[in-house]
Amino acid sequence: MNEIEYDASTALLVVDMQNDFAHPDGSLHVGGGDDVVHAVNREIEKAEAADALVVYTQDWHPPVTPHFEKDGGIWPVHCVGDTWGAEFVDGLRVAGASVKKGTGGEDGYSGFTVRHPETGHETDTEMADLLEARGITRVVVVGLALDYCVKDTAIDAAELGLPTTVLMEATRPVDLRPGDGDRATEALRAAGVSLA
Ligand code: VGL
Repeated sequence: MNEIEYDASTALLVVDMQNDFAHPDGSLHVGGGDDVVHAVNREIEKAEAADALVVYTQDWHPPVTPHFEKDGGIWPVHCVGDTWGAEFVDGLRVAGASVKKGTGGEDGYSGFTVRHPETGHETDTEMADLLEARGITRVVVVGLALDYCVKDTAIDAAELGLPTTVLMEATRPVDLRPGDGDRATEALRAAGVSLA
């Protein structure tokens, strides 16, 4: 067990716990991502019991986007909206709203902002408004993948001035390049995010 405690002004952000990342048959399967489901579910149960806010994110790409390698990007096709790969992974406890990101063909690494891969233009998602409407003052981030969406979501939360913690037992790196996970933990620390 970890030491994280939840209350009504805490938000648990459950990042991209989708088949393509978390299921062994997923197109961008993160090693150990399926193990993360149990750790994430435990946090969701703790959050629910404490009346904390639980918000999910889902990568939700169109079939053609410069985010994908076949269209000029770096990733295999993954999390195409309304396909199996974009659905929440089997067994995930779902107890709140989901913010879908990348729907307009952007890179959707952070739950707070999406970024056009060619122009670099950033657009806010509804996440910050959701947290503000509930008076959230503290954020816990879990899910996939540590070195992309978890990292960018946690750093954006910290930049909004919210004390932010990433729970390491409930995340894994995709490690596209060896060492990406380690670099992500350094970047999180440098941004003032706590690692638990
Ligand atoms: C992610 C790679 C590509 C993530 C999303 O959810 O961390 N990783 N797209």
